[in-house]
Amino acid sequence: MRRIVIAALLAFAASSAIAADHAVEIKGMKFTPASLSVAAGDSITFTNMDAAPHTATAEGGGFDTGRLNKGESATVTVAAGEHAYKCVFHPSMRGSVTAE
Ligand SMILES: [Cu+2]
Repeated sequence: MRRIVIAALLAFAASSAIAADHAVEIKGMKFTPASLSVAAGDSITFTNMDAAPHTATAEGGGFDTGRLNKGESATVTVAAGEHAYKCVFHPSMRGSVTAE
């Protein structure tokens, strides 16, 4: 019984070390932080605080939150590379994610 508990704890520790979750807030027509460095395989949760709908859509197709209305969030997983992204509704809203 004790061995099973230890194995479960080790599995939890390993998985949390491998994939971290990061947060980007969309507020005032801006992504905050606008640039982010993560590890490949990490996830990023985008949350829209604005009344206007937004997306976080990678130019190269690496990820796309889809439309986020006020108060909504979406979590994407990021592959290795440099991902410039924008809001499809407001293309001047830009951000970038570097995953290594
Ligand atoms: Cu937008």
